[in-house]
Amino acid sequence: MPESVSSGPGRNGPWLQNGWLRVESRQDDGSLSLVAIATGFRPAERALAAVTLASGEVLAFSRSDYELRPYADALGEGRRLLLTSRRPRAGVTLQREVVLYDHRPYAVTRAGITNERDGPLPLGTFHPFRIPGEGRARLQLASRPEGVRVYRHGWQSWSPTLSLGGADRDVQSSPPVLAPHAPHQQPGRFAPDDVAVLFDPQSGRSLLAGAVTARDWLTRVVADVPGRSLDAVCDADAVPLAPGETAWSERLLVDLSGHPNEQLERYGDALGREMGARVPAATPSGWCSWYYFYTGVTEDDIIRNLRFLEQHRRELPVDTVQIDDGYQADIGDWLTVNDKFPHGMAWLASEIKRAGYTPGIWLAPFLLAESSKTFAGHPGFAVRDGDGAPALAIDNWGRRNYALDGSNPAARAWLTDVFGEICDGWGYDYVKIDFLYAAAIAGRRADPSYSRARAYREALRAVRDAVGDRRFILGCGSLMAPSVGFFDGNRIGPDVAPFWRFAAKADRDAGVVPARTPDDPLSAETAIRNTLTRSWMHGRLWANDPDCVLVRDGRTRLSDDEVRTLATAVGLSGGMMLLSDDFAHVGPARLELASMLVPPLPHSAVPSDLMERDMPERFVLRWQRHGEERLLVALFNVADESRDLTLELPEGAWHVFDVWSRSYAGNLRGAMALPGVGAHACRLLALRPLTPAPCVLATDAHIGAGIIDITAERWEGGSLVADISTAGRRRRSIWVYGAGQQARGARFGRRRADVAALGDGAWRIDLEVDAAGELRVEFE
Ligand code: 9PG
Repeated sequence: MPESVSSGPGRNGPWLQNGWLRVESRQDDGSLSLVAIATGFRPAERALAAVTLASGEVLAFSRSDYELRPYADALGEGRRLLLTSRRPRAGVTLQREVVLYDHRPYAVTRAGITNERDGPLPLGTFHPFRIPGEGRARLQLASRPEGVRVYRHGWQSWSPTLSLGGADRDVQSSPPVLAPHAPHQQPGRFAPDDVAVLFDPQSGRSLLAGAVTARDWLTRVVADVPGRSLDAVCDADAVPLAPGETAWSERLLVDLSGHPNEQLERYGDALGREMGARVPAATPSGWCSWYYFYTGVTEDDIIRNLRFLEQHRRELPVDTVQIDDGYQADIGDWLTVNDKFPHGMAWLASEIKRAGYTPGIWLAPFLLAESSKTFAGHPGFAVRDGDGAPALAIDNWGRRNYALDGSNPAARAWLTDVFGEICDGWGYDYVKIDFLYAAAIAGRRADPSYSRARAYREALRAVRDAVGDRRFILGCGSLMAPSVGFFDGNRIGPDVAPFWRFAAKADRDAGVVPARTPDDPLSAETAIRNTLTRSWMHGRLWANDPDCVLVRDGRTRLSDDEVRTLATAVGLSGGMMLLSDDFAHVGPARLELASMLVPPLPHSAVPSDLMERDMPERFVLRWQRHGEERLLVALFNVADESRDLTLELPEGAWHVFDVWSRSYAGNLRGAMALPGVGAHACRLLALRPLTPAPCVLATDAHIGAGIIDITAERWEGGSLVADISTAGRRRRSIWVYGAGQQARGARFGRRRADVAALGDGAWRIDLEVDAAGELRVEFE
C-alpha cells in the first residue's frame, strides 16, 4: 500500500506528495510544477492558472497565501493545497486548489474567482491548468514535437475521436453540430473537448488532462504541440458573477503515469465517480428501425420485425424493440403521430410489451423545427442568436431546426409533459433522446445566469425526472462529460451506414441512405473508429452504444468481410448490440452471425494501438477463468488493400484459435503471421496459455468464443467437463485440446456427441444446444 499524501512548506511555496506524484507550488505566481516520481517526467516547470472576464480582462495570480488540509471526496482521501491571491485593485480574489489522493496517481486541480467589486462580473473563461509555452512555462514532453501523438476527444456522440500526429491538422468540424468552436487551422494545434492525452511514444511519457466534473461549464484542452503550450479552458459564457460570490472552474484531472489507455480508464473511473454515473447491470440488445427504414418507417414495418423476433427468440434473445425517427408529425410535435402509425403509439408499445420486449422510442427533445406547432405556439422556447432570431441547431429533414432553451422553466415544464405522456401515457420504458447537443449551442437564453452546460443539464434533468429512475435513457448526439449521471446508455460515435466509407451520391439517390448534410461522415468505418477510441467509457460512464450492426443481405454495399468487421468491433466493445435490418432480407448465415453477438460481452476490449494510428487496428479483450488469463484479440485491416498482419503474443506459449476461420493454429510463442488479410477484413484470435492438461480451446457459439457460452470448466476423473450455456448459436462446435491424450467420446447431457480428431492434438465436438448442460469429453 503506497504511503498517504505528505506535504510541507517549500522554498518558494508548499508542496504535496504521494507515491506517484510530487506537486510543488510557487506563492509568487500561483504556479504548480508536477513531477512523476517513478520517471522524473515533469511536463513544465510552471503551470499557471488564470481567469478571464467576458470583457477580455485577464486575471492572473500574484502573491498568494496558502492553506494545507486533509481532504476527502468521491475519489478518496488525501490532502488539499489552496492558494489564495487577493487582487484588491482588480476587485477580485483568485484561488487555486490542488488535491492529491492517498491511492490515486493523479492530481485534481481547479481555479476560482470571488467578485470583490460592487457590481456583477460577467465571466469569460477559467484556465485551471495552463502552460503558455514561454519561458519556464513550456511543455517538456518530447525532444521532437512532431513525434508526439495527441488523443483528441470529440464534443458529442458523433464527433470524431482519434489520435493524431503532433504535426497534423486537427479535425475540421464546423460548429455547432460536431464541435462547439471553429477548428484550429494551424498544424499541431488541437482543441479536444473534455479530455486530451499527449503522448511521446519515444520516451513513453504521457500527459492526460481532463475535466472530472462538468456541471457548470464546457471544458476543452487546447494544445499547441510545436508551440509547447497546453491550456485547459472552461467556457463561462459571460455568466454574471454577483458581488461577494465565488465561481470555480470544473475540476481538472492531470495524470502523468502509465500508458494513455490506462490513463483514459482511470480518467473514466474518476469522471464516473464524480458525476454519479449510472451503469446498467445488463447491457441492452435489441432492434432499431432507423438504418433500414429511415423516416419512411411504418407501423407494419415494426410489427413484421417484432413478429420475426418473437419467432426467433432462440437465435436472437434480445430485449428491446426501438422505434426510431418517422412516427411523429414534426420535429417538436412528438405527441402528434403521423398517418403511417394508424393505431397510435400506445397500441404499438403494448404490442411490443405483449411480445415480451421493452418498447423503445426515439425523439429529439431539444430540437424544434421551424414548421412545428410547438415552435409556433412557443417561440420563446428557442435559444436566440445575437440578433434575437432563433439560433440554428441543424438543417436536417429539409427544414431549419432550432434549439430548446433549457434555462426557460416553461420549456422544461413542456419536456416534463412530453416525457410523462410518452412513458406513463403511451408506455415506453426506453427512450433514445437524440440531437441533444442542441441545448448546449452558443446563443442567448431566457435566463442569462445559465451557462451552456447548465442549460443542457437542467433540460436533461427535466427529462430524467419525467422518465423516472427505472426506465432506460439512451443519449445520442449528446455531450459526453456533462451527460454522465443522466444516461443509462450513450451513443459514442457517428451513424453507421450500409457502406464502408461515406456514401456516393448514387447511394443517396437510390435510397440506400437518406439525404443528409454534405459533410456528414456517416459510415461503417467512422462508426467503428469511435467504437474503439471511446471504448474506455463503457461500464464507467454508462453502457456504450456503438450504433447498430447491419447484417442484411440486400440493400447494402457492405461486403461479407466488412459486415464481420463491424460485428467484431461492436461485439468486442461489450456495448449495446442493436440490429437494424428488415429481417425479411436477412439470410440464415447472417442470422447466425447476429446470434453470436447476443448477449453483449461483460466488458470491453482495449484498442492497444490507440496512440499509434488514427484508426486503431488491434482490439484486445482480457478476461480470466479460474484464475487463468485469457485473451481475445481482433486484428483489423482498415486499409483499402489486402495486407499481411501479425499477431504479437505475450510472453510464454499460447494456444491460438482462429475464430472466424474456425481453426486451431496450434500452440505458439512469439508471433503468428496472418498473411493476406483482405481490405476491411479482420481476424479474431482466442488465446489461452498452454498447460499440460486437456482443456477447451474455443467455441464458435458466440463472439466471446467461450467467455459466456461456457460458464465453467474442470477435469473430473479422466474427463474434461464444461458447463455450456444457451448463449449464442444453437448449432455450434467446441474445440478441445488433448495434451497428448486421445479423446474417446463425448456426451452432452444424456446424449452422445461426435468427436472429430483434427490432428495437432485438437478435437472438435459438434452440438445442438437447446438448454444449458454439461459437456463431458472422455480422454484415455
Ligand atoms: C434519426 C437519426 C438516427 C440516428 C441518429 C441521428 O444531419 N446530421 O448531421 C445528422 C447526424 C446524425 C443523424 C441524423 C442527421 O442521425 O444518430 O441513430 O436516430 O438521427 O433521424
